[in-house]
Amino acid sequence: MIILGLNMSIKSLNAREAYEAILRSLEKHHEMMRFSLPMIASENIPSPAVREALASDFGNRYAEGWVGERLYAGCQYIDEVESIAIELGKKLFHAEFVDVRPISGVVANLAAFTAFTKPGDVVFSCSVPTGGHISHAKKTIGGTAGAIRELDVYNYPFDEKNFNIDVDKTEAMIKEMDSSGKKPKMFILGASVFLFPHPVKEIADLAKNYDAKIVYDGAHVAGLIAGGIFQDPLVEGADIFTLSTHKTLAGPQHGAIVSWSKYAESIKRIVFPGLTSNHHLHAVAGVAIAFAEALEFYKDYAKAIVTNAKTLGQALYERGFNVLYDNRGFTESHMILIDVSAYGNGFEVEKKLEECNILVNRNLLPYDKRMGRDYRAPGGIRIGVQELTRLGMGKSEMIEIADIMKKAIIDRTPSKEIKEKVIELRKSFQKVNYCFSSINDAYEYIKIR
Ligand code: DSN
Repeated sequence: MIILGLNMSIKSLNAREAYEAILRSLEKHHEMMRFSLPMIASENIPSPAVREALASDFGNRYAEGWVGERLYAGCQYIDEVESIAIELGKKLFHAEFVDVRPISGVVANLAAFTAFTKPGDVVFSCSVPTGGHISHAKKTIGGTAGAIRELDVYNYPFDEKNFNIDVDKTEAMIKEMDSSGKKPKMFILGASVFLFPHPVKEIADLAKNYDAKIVYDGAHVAGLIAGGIFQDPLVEGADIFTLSTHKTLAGPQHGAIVSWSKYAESIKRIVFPGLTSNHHLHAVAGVAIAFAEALEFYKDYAKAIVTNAKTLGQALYERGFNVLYDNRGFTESHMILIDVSAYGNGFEVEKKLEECNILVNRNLLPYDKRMGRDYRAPGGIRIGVQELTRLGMGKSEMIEIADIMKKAIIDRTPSKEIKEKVIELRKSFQKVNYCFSSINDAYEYIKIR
């Protein structure tokens, strides 16, 4: 690999050159982000306060165990911060129990799977083309549930017209499986393409017949749930709500579990010592700050995100894009899904947009498999507006972005021309909104060396 701009092979770098190259790449990345349209639905920009926490000495310490029961000295302030995170999390999600130690959403999911199942148990989840996360997936595709926890994963029958789980067909499938001696032990809800609330209550009613548990993976929509604009999974019947803390909830990259007191002791033991040793204490501090921001600002932020997503969906649709689910107002979340097969495939469109400083990701569509397409070159792209909204963009910017994307993809305007428009648009949106303090610019590169 050649280092961009240096024309030097990575293999030929000595230690000093490598050190300088690393720091240069970091700064360049920040510069790129300042003038891009970041629309990858699983990302966000944390506040300067969260970034301060991430750079703190918490990140160099150990605090194995639960608050107040650590196996290391020097944890007084770490305990204070983790206790605050837990209490804020309980308030934010109306929960009895919160564990902020899982270091990612996948670890939080694996903890939930471990709490409620044994290897070989039958579980249900959405397939990847219908939005399911890879951690919910079968052994044959290497998913955490199938390949790591060794669960027998079945996919929900899916209503493609409404982009949701088909509850009636699921019920029929379970009854048929039951008659051959297979009973479900767990239902995984939530997804990575998560346009509309899942039928938590209906699936929880089915689950009761089998004493099966409900795991709701709310990683994508956690900020919307915090803002009160998306379904409240625990109230609707989930046993555990797992999340990552950096998508619509704009904290650091980390995980958390939100649940009921009755599961607390078993979850605590699974998370430590089962699935973590140390739990990345700088990230826990960042999560605590993100929870505080969410309590104070997310009622407005979540509303603005969903309004922007619907506006962008409508504007792209009116300009000729095949934005899916116009029959349902495109989305009730932060993201929209577009079939771009008329312009090549999702990979080609992702790359063309990247040349224009527009960052989206290719995505499988529910019907891609039937069309002979796979994840490398699927038929769709997924677009999230949570980061643009945090930068302060609103309806008029969504319409401007739809115009820019039309020029890039439908009119095939040269990328250089589009990139200039993107840079111009981004100039006025350099601060993080919906947070307590934003003196530094959103993507400012802060040197402490
Ligand atoms: N794979 C991530 C996403 O982009 O949705 C979630 O972990």
